Amino acid sequence: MSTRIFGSGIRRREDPRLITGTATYTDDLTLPRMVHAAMLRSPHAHARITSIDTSNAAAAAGVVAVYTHADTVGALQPTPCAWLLPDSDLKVATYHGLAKDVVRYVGDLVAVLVAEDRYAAEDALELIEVDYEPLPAVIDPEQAAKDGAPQLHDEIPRNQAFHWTVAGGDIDAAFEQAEVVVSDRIIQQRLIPNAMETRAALASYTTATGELTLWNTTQNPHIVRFLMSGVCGLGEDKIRVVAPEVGGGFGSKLAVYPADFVTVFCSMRLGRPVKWTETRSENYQATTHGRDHVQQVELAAKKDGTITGLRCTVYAGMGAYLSTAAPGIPTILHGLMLSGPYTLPAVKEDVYGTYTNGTPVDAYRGAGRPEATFMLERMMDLLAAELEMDPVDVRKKNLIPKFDDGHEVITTLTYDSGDYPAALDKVLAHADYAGLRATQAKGPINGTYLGLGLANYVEMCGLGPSQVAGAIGFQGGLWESAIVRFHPSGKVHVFIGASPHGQGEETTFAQIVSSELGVDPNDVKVFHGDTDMTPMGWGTYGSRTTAVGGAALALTARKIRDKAKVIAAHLLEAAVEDMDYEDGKFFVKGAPDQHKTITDIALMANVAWNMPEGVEAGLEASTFYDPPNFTFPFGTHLAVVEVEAETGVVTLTRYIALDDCGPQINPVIVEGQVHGGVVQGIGQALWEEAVYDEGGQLVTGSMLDYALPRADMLPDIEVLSTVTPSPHHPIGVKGVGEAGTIGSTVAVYNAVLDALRPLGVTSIRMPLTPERVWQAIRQAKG
Ligand code: MCN
Repeated sequence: MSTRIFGSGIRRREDPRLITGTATYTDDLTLPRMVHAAMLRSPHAHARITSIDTSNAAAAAGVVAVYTHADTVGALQPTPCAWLLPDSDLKVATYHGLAKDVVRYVGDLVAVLVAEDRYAAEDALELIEVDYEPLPAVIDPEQAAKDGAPQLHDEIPRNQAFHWTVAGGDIDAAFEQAEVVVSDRIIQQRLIPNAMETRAALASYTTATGELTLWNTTQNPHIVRFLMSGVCGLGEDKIRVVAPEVGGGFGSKLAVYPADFVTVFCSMRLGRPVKWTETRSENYQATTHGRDHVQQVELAAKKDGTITGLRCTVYAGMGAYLSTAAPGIPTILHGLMLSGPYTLPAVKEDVYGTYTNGTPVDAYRGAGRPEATFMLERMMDLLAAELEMDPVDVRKKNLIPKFDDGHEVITTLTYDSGDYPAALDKVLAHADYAGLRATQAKGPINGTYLGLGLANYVEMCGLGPSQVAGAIGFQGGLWESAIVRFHPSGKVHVFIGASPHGQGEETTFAQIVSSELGVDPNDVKVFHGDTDMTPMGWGTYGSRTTAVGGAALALTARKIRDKAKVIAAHLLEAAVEDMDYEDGKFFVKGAPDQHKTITDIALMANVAWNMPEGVEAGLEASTFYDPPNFTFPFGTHLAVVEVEAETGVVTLTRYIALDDCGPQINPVIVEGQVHGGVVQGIGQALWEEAVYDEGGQLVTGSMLDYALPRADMLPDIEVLSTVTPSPHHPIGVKGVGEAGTIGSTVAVYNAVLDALRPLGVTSIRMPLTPERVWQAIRQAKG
């Protein structure tokens, strides 16, 4: 394979249209006869609907229709949950498109109104009269599990959606024989994903043909089509789902949503195109949130720092209903990662998924893995403090040594490859860790304390294989597909089943084809996000697009190369075995001057004037690739902070991120992905939280109240890497889309707590706002 294009930081071809405002998002689309939907959402966290009167609204100027639950009976099936976790006593509450009788979170859909324009729709929405009888609400996932807590669903006692466990080794013996035990109670607060584009749907149903086209802000149009067919009762063959430009998702556009189904329902009823675009307030209330764990964690170890066991109980808030992938996140994606990059002889985790009166929770960048890494890495620092060891030494004592073809951990996963000690050492050397510790040892300067926070992580991504998906209850496959098509002039079209929405695969996938076949990357166009145009695929999430879809593409390009070699041999009157290939040129071994380029062959294959006997015309191939295992990227992050004891203000002065995602197709894109991921992780540590009041009202209901990170709050992120190829991936790559998020929250948290160690502070609830830090210092002082 050529290394010229692979590994080169060429500019993202997506960017010109994105930064010049010429990209087309769902809300930009307009169709003839199009009408607009607005959604009436519950203002209560929990209430019984005693009556709904839509008559005034229906009579208002410009209003075309108003629908409530009763109208949808028989036409709209409940919103499905697609991760049916086995061995967990999973109880899926019915999630109606429009609420029936009871609303269970602020933002729950109550009615939809369709009008000739958006303004008329929003105005008339206020004329729908709903009488509610408020009910007690519960937001905290642990409280929700207690006897006497408000009950969300009659048929689901103690609000328990599931109870899942992971166990390995003799955990009781580990704790009975422990020389030292450290523990903590950690709150992984709820987060709001905040994609730049809110969600939107434009549904166009043609009554005469029974066909539906849905433009949708989704990370997985094929999954939407599949589930839409069940919910709306249309054949999959009659549905086309298009994800036009999608302005980020960060996991939140993985789920399928009631509002999308309801928009389709309206279009089917009216026989007209219906557009719905979420407002930012709706987005905060009704697009899925992330995290929301209460974690009780204990670590057993020997006095020399060797870990002997990890035991934890987690209450994971699910919100009012189980969103599409929600049950798998605090379990499979979290519990199975508890060994991290360490040798852990015993582990036991109980995860209780509980229904609460919050917005449904689902994937949010990292999805389960940051929460697992946090527990482990926090315990590492607490253990180091207890044993008066340096946090680096405790980690080194337990790190799995370098391996390059499989390593099984106690949670039953087999990591593909890793060199965790090398990652740690590189970060320590780059940062001058010893120097920083020496500075710290001199003590605070003017009441400002220096703190260093480390996080080693390994994550599972490249979600697949499908056999595993079946075993863990994921109601879909996890393979990916690609088609490569050469046109007569040598230009190439690539069609992929995955659906990037900001990650840059239009660029990197062209680089893969270019590297494999020697064509100019500018001659390769990558199509995605349209179920009528692209082959089936399971979507972009879990940092799987390159690990799975990229593999499908590389293998497809190799099929093309094999066919091209046969044609070249025929044209050069040589035997196929005598042919060689390099950088897009096919030649007889030893005679590189006499060659055929891939462009020559594309022309011949397409005109087919002189083809070898038995070889079909055309130069096109496809692959459905089901990986043999996940890929396991890893890394080490180090945060350096200064904490002002008088005010509690935390300043992040340095951030070093080393992420190993195998060979990098495009280092500039990788760096961008790491930057984005790191900032999301830092946001959780320091600023972000979805806050509900006791009655279940979302207090942080707008961007004014929800503290998103801004560039001026951040230092330059120092991005490093090591390169450890995945042994089972055709081009060795692992995912990187979430990598930055996995370790960054706990790295920053550890740094702040490291700074506060001399003051006796050992635990603070995130986010580490000045007020919380200041309070913790005061309390520690007594
Ligand atoms: N890449 C590379 N070399 C590698 C690995 C990856 O050059 N060794 C490139 C890829 O080809 C791709 C990018 O890095 O251009 C990210 O690829 P990958 O790790 O395959 O991740 P996905 O494309 O599957 O993206 C999903 C991931 C997730 S799960 C979240 S959440 C997230 C993220 O990507 N959401 C994002 N990054 C995001 N970036 C943007 N702009 N917007 C989002 O919503």
